[in-house]
Amino acid sequence: MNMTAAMEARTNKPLTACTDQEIYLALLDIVREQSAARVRPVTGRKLYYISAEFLIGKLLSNNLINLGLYDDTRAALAAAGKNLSDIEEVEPEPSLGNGGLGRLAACFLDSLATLNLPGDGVGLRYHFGLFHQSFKDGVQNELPDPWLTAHSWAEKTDTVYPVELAGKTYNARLYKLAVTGYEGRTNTLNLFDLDTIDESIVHDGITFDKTDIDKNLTLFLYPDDSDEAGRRLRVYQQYLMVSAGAQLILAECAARGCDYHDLADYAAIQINDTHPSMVIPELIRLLGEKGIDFDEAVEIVTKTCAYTNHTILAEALEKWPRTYLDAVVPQLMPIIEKLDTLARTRTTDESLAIIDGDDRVHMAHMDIHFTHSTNGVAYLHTEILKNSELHGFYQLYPEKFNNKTNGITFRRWLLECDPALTAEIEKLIGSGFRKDATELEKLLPYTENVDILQQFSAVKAQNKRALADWLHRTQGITVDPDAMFDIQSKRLHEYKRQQLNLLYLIHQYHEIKAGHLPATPLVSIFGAKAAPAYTIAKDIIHALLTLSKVIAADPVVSKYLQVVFVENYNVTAAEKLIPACDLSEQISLASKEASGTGNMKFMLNGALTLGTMDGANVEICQQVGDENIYIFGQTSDQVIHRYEMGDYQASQWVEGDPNIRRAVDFLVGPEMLAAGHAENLRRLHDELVWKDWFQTLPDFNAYVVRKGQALSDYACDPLGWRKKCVINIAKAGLFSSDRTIAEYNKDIWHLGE
Ligand code: NBG
Repeated sequence: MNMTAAMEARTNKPLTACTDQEIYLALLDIVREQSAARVRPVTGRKLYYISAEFLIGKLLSNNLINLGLYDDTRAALAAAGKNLSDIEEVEPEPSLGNGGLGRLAACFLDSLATLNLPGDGVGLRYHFGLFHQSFKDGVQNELPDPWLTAHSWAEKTDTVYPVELAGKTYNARLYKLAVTGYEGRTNTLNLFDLDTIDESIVHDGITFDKTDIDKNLTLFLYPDDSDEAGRRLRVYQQYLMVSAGAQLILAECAARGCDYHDLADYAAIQINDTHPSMVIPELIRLLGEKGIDFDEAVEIVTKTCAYTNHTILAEALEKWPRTYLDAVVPQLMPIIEKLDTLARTRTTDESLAIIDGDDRVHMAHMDIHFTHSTNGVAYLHTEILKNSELHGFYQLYPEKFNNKTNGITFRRWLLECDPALTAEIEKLIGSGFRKDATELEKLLPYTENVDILQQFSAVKAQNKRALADWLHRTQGITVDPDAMFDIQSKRLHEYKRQQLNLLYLIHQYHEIKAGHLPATPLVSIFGAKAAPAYTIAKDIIHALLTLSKVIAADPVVSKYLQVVFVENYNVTAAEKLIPACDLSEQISLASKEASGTGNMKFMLNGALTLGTMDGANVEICQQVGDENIYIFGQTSDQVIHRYEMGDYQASQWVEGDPNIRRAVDFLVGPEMLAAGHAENLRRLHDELVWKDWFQTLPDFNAYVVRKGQALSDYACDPLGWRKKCVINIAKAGLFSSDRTIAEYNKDIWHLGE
């Protein structure tokens, strides 16, 4: 396509005379038109992936790549003296997700469309997303994250479904967002919203009246649930999503000839964590309205639905008090009770019941009993589900359990975010890896070639300079691109152990002051949002920001160490950080990170992993071999054992180890107190000394040693380091979401065309 002509046909003036905004709108229009041309009729089974989050990121460049228009567009713009990256800045990033679970959903949509499989997303159209993070006085500040402009990718439709919440009917309006695969078909992300939402009720940051459902229902993702009104609001949201979603599914299937008895031949529904679990009783209810009796409806729904578990932490195994469900979705409670009774006929094990003795409804239990598949998201995670967390269920339904190791789409996480690396790879092995990621292994023979390794080093250096420029431009932070870039970017959570990295940095501060200089200067970069009500997570952010100030003020230490906390970490920031990373921090407490997907992105972009044997790190280690990854710390068996013994005492580790003591005490020492807030620092200090629920201290020394090794390898043997990086890139093929989706399809969905 002649992109200049196509754009100018829309702007009605030469590109040279257009603003970035005008060009953006022209491209939006072209992409829409081209995407629409790739919609295909559906035959056979179609997937509906229901998820509270879709962290899709900006769409312009990704869509241009997938439509094959990217290079032509760049060239056309360049000829007019314009830059595609400036146009990208006009686009607001959709605020529809939070972390790995939501980004996974987005990668899956890309792969489904790329593999030409019919698969749509179903979710909510949040107006303000999770929140927009800024730092004020060393503290996380939360504001709405508006992204819905007059020209949004999600298009309003005339389709409206009635949804009954607490006895009152609300109208869920459908918005459709086109998802086009790489040289593939166009599927849809279906997002529901209410016309009555009132953005003006939000004040003082992200505060709003939680009871005013008409006005607030889709304002935020994961609204604060520290009080009852907030928890109920989450149930309201979930029901809006699944009821409207179920009506859409039934309507689409009926339009294709389904008589509801054969629903499972037309639809596969994937329940992404427990947020959409109510789709089970809701479908049974709706099928009842179509004249299908309870027993048959249960059978149909079980055949149609499958469940993915994304964590063993309690937060995702939602249990709603029956009183909430009675109040919010009274129409579902009789069905949930019948399901509970039916489940009890299959097992006498009370712990597997849906409604427990305290009248709480276990959403995950309902999922496992009444879907045909339960999967974990990495080998280790699935084993832990089978052998401990969900062991009783595994004994009851061994055939339902399966593993689907997560993946990432290489279109966004290589082609789009790292064009220089992509070009380097293509020069060597051609472009087959774009559709078959395992072809990256063809890079392996080049890992002995010094010239080529140097080329890869040059790409990394270029990306580091680009990140340095971006940090300077957007956050006013200056970093030295010649230092080693060490990055930990992910949700802020104690199990992910940003606090372990914090203690390491304090340790290094002391070591440098004592004249023990590191092998290389280090820039330690963090990106993370803490849930607004998660106090300790916010204290960890505060401690890192405070430490950053303390180090920057020290003329000696600051030559070797810098701590950077990137504001408002999101997909856009990730796309800048990941290509520039040397060392990828994946340091969760073994057994706690279900998979991780950032670990895969960093590896693919030529960073080495410093990590525990947790989640998909285990499989990364298997792929690259011990010598190409830095593993440390307790194993998951050791961790689980320690929890079982119940005798872990953090204070003993503090008392027994002078380095740990020095690092922990520094949190409340004079330097930190002078630069930060005593309340936050003391609380974090006490948490580490008296609780340390995620066993940071037992892994501290191993972490310090292993990280020291990485620093010295990087500094002393740059070619050896680069070779390891290229091996990591070459071995990343397994972690393509195309592979993951092909496995889901083969084992669970069996989709048509
Ligand atoms: C997250 C896990 C990650 C995993 C993603 C995607 C939730 C509840 N879970 O380890 O913590 O990679 O899901 O599966 O967000």
